[in-house]
Amino acid sequence: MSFPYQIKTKEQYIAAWEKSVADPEGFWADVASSFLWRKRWDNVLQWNFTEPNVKWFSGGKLNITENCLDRHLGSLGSKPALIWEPNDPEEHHRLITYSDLHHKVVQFANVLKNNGVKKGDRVCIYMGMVPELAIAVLATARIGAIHSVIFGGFSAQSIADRLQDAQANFVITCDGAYRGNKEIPLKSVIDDALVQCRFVTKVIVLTRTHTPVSMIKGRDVWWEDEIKKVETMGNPDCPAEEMDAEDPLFILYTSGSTGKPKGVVHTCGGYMVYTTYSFVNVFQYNPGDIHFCTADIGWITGHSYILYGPLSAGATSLIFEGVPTWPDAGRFWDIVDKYKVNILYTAPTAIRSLMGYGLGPVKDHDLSSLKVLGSVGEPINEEAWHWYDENIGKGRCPIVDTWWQTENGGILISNLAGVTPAKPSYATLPLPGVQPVLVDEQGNEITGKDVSGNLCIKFPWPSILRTTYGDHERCRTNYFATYPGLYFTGDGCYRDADGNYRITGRVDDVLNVSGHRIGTAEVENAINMHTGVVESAVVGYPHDIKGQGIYAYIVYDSTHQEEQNLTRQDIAQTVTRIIGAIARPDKIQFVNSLPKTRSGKIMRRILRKIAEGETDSIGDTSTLLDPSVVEEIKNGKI
Ligand code: 7RM
Repeated sequence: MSFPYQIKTKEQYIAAWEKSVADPEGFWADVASSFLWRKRWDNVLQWNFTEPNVKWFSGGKLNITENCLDRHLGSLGSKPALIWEPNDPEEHHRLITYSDLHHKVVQFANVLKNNGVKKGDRVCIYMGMVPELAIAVLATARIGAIHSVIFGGFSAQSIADRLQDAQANFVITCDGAYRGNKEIPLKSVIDDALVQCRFVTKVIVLTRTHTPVSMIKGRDVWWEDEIKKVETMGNPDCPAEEMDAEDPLFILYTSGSTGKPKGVVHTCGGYMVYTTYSFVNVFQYNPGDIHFCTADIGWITGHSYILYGPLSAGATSLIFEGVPTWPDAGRFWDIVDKYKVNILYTAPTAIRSLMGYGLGPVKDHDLSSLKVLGSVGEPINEEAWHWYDENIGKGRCPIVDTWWQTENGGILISNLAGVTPAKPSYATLPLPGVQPVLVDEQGNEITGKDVSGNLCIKFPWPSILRTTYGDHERCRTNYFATYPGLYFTGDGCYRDADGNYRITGRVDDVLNVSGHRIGTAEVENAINMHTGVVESAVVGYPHDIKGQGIYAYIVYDSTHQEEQNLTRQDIAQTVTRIIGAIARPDKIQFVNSLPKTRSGKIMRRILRKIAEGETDSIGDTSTLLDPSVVEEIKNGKI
């Protein structure tokens, strides 16, 4: 594979960005020409942000799996597409070449057809991080069905809600999944979900853990048996279904400010073009590189940068079944060493957790294969950035801090590894095709340098969400109505004197204290500047006089043993210093840890309930990394 659109110098970056603004259609038509289309598009772009209605490459016909598999068979057939590292390092790893993967996807696509799956049907995939998860996703796409992957940590109720919303008649799962020293009974969770979802007609179950499962006659079938049936049919091909560029490719549920998750819809053509383009440019992928993205395929990062982006580029993508701290905190470094990983893409939460174990787990591993390090999912604090840079990259690997969202499909703001400069804690500059703007609360654009505002994007890029499944109005109100004519990200952002963007966090949880609007993230950033503060989360609670008061949960770690009340006053003083007295926390509770999802996001909803004293209606805590922290915080409530 060669990538005529790969940017190699800062000057080329500037030229590409400028061309993408002056002539977006010409720019993206050039990029899209490097892909395999059955029929070229009629229009590069049609759009308005009012309905919204965005179409890229419409009339173009393709199948994304032909781009990820078939087109590589000639030149890369015997090259590994996937490396699979099992949870247990004693178990054998697997190398799956492009021809193997093509064969397995075709086979499983035929299994899906035999089980009645048709183009446009929704297929829910609830599996651990095994190669068959990748195969299931690609096979679904091959026949034009719409996949909706649900992260293996979600509860039965969450699954039922999603199945219901997507009206999915098909489920693909495993008997169980291994994660560290835990075994998760996936099929049993599915069974609980399906009690509420009688419309599910088929469940295909892969054997992984040999956990006992109940198999319902007529509904549940074993993956392995179904494959055997296809094999006895000879070796049939499964020609890829011809899709319009604007046909849906997948639905991925993501949390909004309300409790009900939104089904973000991505389509085939634009998503393919943008994930591949951003993969090749941000990570400066070169043929032969081994790419290790530590995200779960159940999140957008896994969709775009374990599967579609790397495979479409013909890369070798590593899938890791386990967790970073099992059997010990050197697991990532062991994997990097074992497979000579060149690109490592992980989350600040993982970096900070591993930092806590010191350098012992790092030192006996050879990390010299690493060329590029990436960060995603949340702002990366400077301390973690430097630790990553010094101890993992050994000061010689560019770090890309990649800002983007489920709704974006691919990375929108990031430096390009070794091509444009990094700046610790800054995502830095927009990718070509991306036009960020900062706006004030009234929606007025804030121009110039050294300014802060709400981050919006004023022009569509190819992998922007098209709708929220089954509820287009929700898509409009959530993303396009706050600031008419703009896509609103929900993030606050600072632009420095050089035009670099620094994402400061979500602004959806805005507080109104004595009539002043205060962003929770703003207060947190200030608290975090106080020495000894590890991290914090701020929420509002009803206050008799001010309307809302500010409640801060603080993880505080200092060898300096002050009296707690004194420390509270000191922290409040720091906030007063950084933002002003209006942002002074009314209550500070010291906690051992914050309730976080497995992807490292703080669940403010739960903290708000506790702060409000509504501990009876905390709701679902099943997506938390450690649900027990909730009890602890409840007990320590101020
Ligand atoms: C890819 C992903 C999206 C939200 C987004 C931000 C935050 C993501 C960064 C970041 C600062 C980053 N999709 N976020 N990346 N904040 N710097 N590099 O995470 O839909 O799950 O989350 O995550 O708040 O709005 S997501």
